Amino acid sequence: MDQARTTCPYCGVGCGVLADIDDGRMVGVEGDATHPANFGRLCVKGSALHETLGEQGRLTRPRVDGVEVDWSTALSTVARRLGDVRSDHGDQAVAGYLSGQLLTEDYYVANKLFKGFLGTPHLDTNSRLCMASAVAAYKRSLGADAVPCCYEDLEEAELVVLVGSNLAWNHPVLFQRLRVAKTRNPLLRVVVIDPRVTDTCELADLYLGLKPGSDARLFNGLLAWMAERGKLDRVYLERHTRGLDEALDAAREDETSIEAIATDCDIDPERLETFFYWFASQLHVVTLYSQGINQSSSGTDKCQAILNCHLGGGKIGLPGAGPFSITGQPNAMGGREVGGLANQLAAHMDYDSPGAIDRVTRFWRTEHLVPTLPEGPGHKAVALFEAIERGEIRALWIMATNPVVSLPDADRVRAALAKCPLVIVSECMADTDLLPYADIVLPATSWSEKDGTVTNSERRISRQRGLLPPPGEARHDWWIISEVARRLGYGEAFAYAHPGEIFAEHARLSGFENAGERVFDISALAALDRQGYDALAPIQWPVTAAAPRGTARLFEDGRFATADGRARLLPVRPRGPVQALDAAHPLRLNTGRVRDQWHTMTRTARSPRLMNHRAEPFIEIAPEDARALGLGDQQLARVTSATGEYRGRLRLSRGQRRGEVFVPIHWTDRFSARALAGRLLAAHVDPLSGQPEAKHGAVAVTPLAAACEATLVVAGDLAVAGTVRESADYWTRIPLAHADRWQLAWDEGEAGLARLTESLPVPASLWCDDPATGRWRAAGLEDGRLRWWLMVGPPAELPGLAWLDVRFAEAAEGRSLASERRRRLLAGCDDGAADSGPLVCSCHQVGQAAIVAAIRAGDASVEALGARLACGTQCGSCIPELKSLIEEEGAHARSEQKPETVQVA
Ligand SMILES: Nc1nc2c(c(=O)[nH]1)N[C@H]1C(S)=C(S)[C@@H](COP(=O)(O)OP(=O)(O)OC[C@H]3O[C@@H](n4cnc5c(=O)[nH]c(N)nc54)[C@H](O)[C@@H]3O)O[C@H]1N2
Ligand SMILES: Nc1nc2c(c(=O)[nH]1)N[C@H]1C(S)=C(S)[C@@H](COP(=O)(O)OP(=O)(O)OC[C@H]3O[C@@H](n4cnc5c(=O)[nH]c(N)nc54)[C@H](O)[C@@H]3O)O[C@H]1N2
Ligand code: SF4
Ligand SMILES: [Mo]
Repeated sequence: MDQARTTCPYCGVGCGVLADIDDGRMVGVEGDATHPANFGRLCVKGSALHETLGEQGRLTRPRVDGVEVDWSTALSTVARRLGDVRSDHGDQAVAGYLSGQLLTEDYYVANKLFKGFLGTPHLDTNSRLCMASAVAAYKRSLGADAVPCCYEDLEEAELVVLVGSNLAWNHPVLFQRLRVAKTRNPLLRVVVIDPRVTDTCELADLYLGLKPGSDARLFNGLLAWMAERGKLDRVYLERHTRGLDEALDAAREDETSIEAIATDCDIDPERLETFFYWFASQLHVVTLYSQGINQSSSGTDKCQAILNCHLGGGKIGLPGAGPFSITGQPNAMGGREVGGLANQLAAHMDYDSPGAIDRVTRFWRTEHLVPTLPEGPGHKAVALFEAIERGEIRALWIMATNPVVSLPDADRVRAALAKCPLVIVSECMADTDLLPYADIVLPATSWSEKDGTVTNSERRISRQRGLLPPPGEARHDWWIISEVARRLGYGEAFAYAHPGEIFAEHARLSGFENAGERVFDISALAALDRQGYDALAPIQWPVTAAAPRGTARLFEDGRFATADGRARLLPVRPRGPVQALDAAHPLRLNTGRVRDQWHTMTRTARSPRLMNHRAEPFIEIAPEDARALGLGDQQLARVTSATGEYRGRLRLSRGQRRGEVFVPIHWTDRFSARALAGRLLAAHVDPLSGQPEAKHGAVAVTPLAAACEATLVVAGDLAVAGTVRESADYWTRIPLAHADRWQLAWDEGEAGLARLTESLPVPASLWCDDPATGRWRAAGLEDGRLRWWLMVGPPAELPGLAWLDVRFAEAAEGRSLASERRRRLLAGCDDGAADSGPLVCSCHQVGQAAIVAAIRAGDASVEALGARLACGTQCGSCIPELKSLIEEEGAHARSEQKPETVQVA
């Protein structure tokens, strides 16, 4: 067995991974103890990586108009059709839409082809939906898209402010580092600012559950408060910044008393003042912000309001201090570096950077092309799809993203794509919501096959390595793009034999005529040979002759990347969400992520243990709001907005503010009927960054009529799947290892059930009726082997189904069901094993029921639970949940000891 170093392909933490390779397969992964992002840790998604690989479900052959073709035909067709669109409708009728999940080398080549050679500026990326606002604010204020901080700053800080970030679920390894830092330094305080109480609050010394969208008001208030209390760093401001007076004037346009700010943000004034006091009195403050700030129609200003406070207090460019925008995707940063956003040109040069167009033209040697580089920025993502809708853009090449899911107003995006004469999709997986819209499908290699670099949130470049052979005819993205370029006549500029050559060119461009004015400079890596590239150790840019070992922190000397070297404070005038609430849509919609899934689930749904933490699409709502709507926990409901509908199961949550609902972004039409968050949001964008407002929709919640609910487990049966998709009013598919579990509901129960049972592969062999409850269970056997299992009744009754998966595994091996097992099959449990309930610890597969039982038996700490059940002892992602279970049980026990409590209706 060999062990190889690579980097996790999920979140922007960018953890180093040691992969165990045996006989051409990856059999296990562990954290790389030498990697400076994670020092050996992995979260639950990272540690399940090897379970998501394999040829099954992959795209393995190119397709043109639905017909499988060889690569040569596919590439020539792409080139010919792109050429046709350009000659008939002009270069600007061609566009590309990329992703922060491409490697830097893929990204560089795509950007070079579109902007340099196809002459179209319309090349944007899904990073537009992710950190475009943070980028715009850094550039406006610091003069460059340069994240000043590094991960160590979280450990060296005295105060860490997490704003609009659910770090515990979305950057779990950083959350763990923060947990350890807090143990080592008991003075380190953590503040969480989020309308929702999330697992991240586990580490919070102070929680501000503010009104959605009111962050700019909060930070403006903080700036004014600091000024009034003499807490600004006048010397720093004088020497290194401009714009304080204008920023303060704007902040003072609203009333600056604690009470007024607290009222506008809907938080407790005492808590607010505590936060202001903590922030103002500490120098070593890191404010880490993410989508609760960026995904807003005023996201750039919200970032700026945070930057203003850091500049105002001189809390930047120091160990343990700075405004830290954390990136989401593994290579969001790499995309920004190569210039993948439509307003960028290349290597941190924009169209309007002095001399940039000429410089890049000379570097790429495109002088002879007519026209050569575009003259100005192209359409940003939302506008790009609107241009497709209008028929202006007639050819679109999409790589490594699912815009029909992730863009707001998803049905409108679908309609635009359906109209677009040429849609090319490069993708690894065979079944995504996007592929039905593609005229040409190009099978790409995936993580573990691809070879190149990614840059994480702290500017650290790491190698992802090609360790396994690609399935079928899947090819690397850079190769596909270069081959198309060659067929368009640009072969000389795209004659790459290895990603290392692309990286070297990218590194050269970063240093090309760069006399220190572009912070992104990795010219010291331009001379890496193949061996050096292969062995490249993680390193933080800038990497220059002056700083050959990289740079941990930026702006330490107080010189910023603006023309005069001074950072800008800028006036911020807080604006609320664009989408107003009204009688038809009275609830504020919030959307976001869950712990064990990655975006549209194309990869994470392949690991059954990642499917069980949150198995179904859900709707989180405050218990009081649910009661007012006549809805109960676990009931099915509908969320409706002006643009669409979402169906899911209610979770009553005390962490949810009244008047607000939260839905996850992961479920697509592949996995559920109408559970796509993107359908609920209108496409309102920030005027500067173009980032859509994905956190502040307007919706209503109503019950979903479900006269009958059922759970079906069946091994990959297409007829059943078809019937379910057509006839059930609610369905969701939960892949197990050896079968699919379907949760189903029909408004007209009898008819729906009848259609389902007709489509089952074999008739029922076992049957068990419970007239008292109206529930029944049945199973179908063929030659004694289990084919399907059905339970009709509300799923609150549903046991954990791991044991049932084992029976399907046996059936797949041709083993028939022992007779004593048949009875237990319908009893809904196996071998007398207790039902494990919903999964809490994914690593060790420990369910809630077992944990609650252990707590009742006296395990009153995370450590005790870990010792008994092993839960929480591997990746640690479930520790916040374990703690809240311990707390809940404690509260429960205490309330039971108080018989005098009287329930008042
Ligand atoms: N498990 C998992 N991890 C991931 C991902 C994943 O899909 N799954 N995706 C990765 C990607 S690409 C990204 S961009 C990151 C995103 O990471 P995060 O930004 O942490 O993710 P979200 O869950 O989208 O939103 C964060 C929080 O913003 C809060 N919020 C909503 N409105 C407001 C507001 O008005 N003000 C404030 N202060 N907060 C608000 C939400 O309640 C939510 O808890 O995660 C990365 N990590
Ligand atoms: N409502 C709402 N919408 C949101 C958000 C939100 O919080 N709320 N968050 C937004 C954010 S921050 C983000 S980042 C986006 C993410 O949204 P998307 O980018 O649309 O989601 P993914 O599922 O990550 O899509 C990546 C696709 O690329 C494929 N893929 C993986 N690796 C490769 C590769 O190497 N090559 C190729 N060619 N394909 C590959 C995967 O199989 C998958 O289909 O969603 C955005 N949309
Ligand atoms: S925190 Fe988890 S998902 Fe993010 S890079 Fe590390 S292992 Fe991967
Ligand atoms: Mo993202």
